[in-house]
Amino acid sequence: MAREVAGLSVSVEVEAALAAGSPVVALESTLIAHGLPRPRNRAVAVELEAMLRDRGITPATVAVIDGVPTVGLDDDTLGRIAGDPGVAKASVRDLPAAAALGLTCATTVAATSVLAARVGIRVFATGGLGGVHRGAAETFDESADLPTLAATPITVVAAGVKSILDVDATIERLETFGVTLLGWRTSDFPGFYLPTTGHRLDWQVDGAAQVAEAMAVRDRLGLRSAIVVANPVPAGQALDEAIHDDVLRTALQQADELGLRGKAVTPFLLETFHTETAGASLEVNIAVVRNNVAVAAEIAAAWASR
Ligand code: PSU
Ligand code: MN
Repeated sequence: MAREVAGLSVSVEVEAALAAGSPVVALESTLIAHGLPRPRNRAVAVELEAMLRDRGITPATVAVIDGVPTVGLDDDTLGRIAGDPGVAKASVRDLPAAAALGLTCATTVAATSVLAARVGIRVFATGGLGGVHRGAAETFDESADLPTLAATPITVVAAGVKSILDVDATIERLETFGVTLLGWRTSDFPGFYLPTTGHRLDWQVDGAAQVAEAMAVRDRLGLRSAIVVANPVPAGQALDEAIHDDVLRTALQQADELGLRGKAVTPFLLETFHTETAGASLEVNIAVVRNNVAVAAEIAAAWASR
């Protein structure tokens, strides 16, 4: 059951929660369709929604279903996103094309942020943001996540940016774009599979109330940019750093040899990590997302109780 709100299909459950001012957390679907292997991806998608419901939060998984941007999936649509290998990856620019062609697509951080913010959702959990790829000085490969977050008022919980990227350059771009960066009980910028990248964060928050306060001030000042809450994976759940560095070299080299470009790069690198580490990086990836969902739940609850 769904209704049309602001040109999107919004599930009755999500619409009711938003109308009541109760907490909602958006979840993206690219990480389900293209970041995690089938059939585990579906179990994770279901688990993330259940984690939120257990905490009294309404989950809003976002995707494009038969061309329609959709906030809040049911069993059937979630099953299609997780199960159908033909599901495309949609960033913001792909939304009009997907609509015109009636395509079913998973949404990236960028597209999810735009659609969630459009219906009034304030908090979003993902794994790691997209960013500037290594070699971007030649390829210009920079995720649309960055400019989109510059212009989208949402709070995203992420374990920093994926370590497959050029982390220095990504941090510089986040600064250029005016994206507020808050370390969740840390002053080290996390590296997705690793708890730290060795980059210092300017600002550290100690809990959800401080994030909610930052959100309120952002609103009062009329800022349009996102707040990124950087939540490191706990050391005990992280990937071994030597293995990480080794696999990263292999994965980057393979991507280069295959001449991969555009939106194929990130899914290829993540999948190569999963195969080269015999699934260890997959468990870390899932732990990363779970931890971010838990933090997003706290923030959404703090925001709703203001
Ligand atoms: N976090 C994960 N796995 C993922 C992603 C994030 O744990 O697969 C996805 C997000 O959807 C993000 C995308 O927006 O990777 C970045 O892709 P690109 O570099 O092509 O913009
Ligand atoms: Mn790219």
